[in-house]
Amino acid sequence: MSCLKIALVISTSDAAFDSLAFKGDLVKGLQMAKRIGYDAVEIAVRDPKKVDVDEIELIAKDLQMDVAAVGTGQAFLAEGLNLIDPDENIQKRTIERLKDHIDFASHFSSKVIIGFIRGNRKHRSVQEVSNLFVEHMRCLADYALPRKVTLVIEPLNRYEIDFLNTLGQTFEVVQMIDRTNVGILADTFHMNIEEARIEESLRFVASKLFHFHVADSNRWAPGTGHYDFESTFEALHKIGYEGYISVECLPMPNGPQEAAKIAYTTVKSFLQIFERD
Ligand SMILES: [Mn+2]
Repeated sequence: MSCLKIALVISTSDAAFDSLAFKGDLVKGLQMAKRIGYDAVEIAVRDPKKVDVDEIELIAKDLQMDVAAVGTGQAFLAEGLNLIDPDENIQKRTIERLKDHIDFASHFSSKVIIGFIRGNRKHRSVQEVSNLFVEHMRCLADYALPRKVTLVIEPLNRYEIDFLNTLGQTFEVVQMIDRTNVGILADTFHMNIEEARIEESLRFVASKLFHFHVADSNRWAPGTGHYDFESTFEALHKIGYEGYISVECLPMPNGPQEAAKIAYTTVKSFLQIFERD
């Protein structure tokens, strides 16, 4: 394992609705991540047209921080946008919004996360929604390719969504999409709930594993629960994973700064075990 880079998901609060507050949160988050030692950040953007990407680019450059990935879930949670909605009009609006996210991400050659934004199955067959999802994802992947943007689909646990809960299900859909710039984002919190054998699942999707989220079993900072990070990082090492390790946890314990510090120290210490050989 060459030196893997560590990223921090920085929260910009609901304030993504208000570009001024968004910017304030973003600057504070970037500075905090930098101070602790992180190489990059991940940011959630509800509507890229409402934020000044050139300014964000300047701020990140100034701090020498990469933007590893762009989150899109707020567009689902706040506006209901999703790719498989029974209403075709919503599907179209979601594609347009995700193209904006891709344009935004192109400034940083970063990844765009397809999590909540894919939508819920809502009693339709897996095959029906898969076909719809595959069609829209191909269109987005072809738009993203010349812009050097990669799309990563994140399996989420059953209590949050009813379509694509496991790495295996997601791998199957990624194979159907069949585009070089579409892969998988695995998250330890979700895997801990959904995967029968985490290391085996990681090996199974190795060729398409492009991004990685870490939180402990309680979704707090890595190091504060009982998730077996050593075993997972060993599996990542063995499959030759070269993407980011991105910390996405609740601001626990003791607030965002303390959580970010504990997470960084924990991740770094596990990575060092495998970077030695
Ligand atoms: Mn995640």
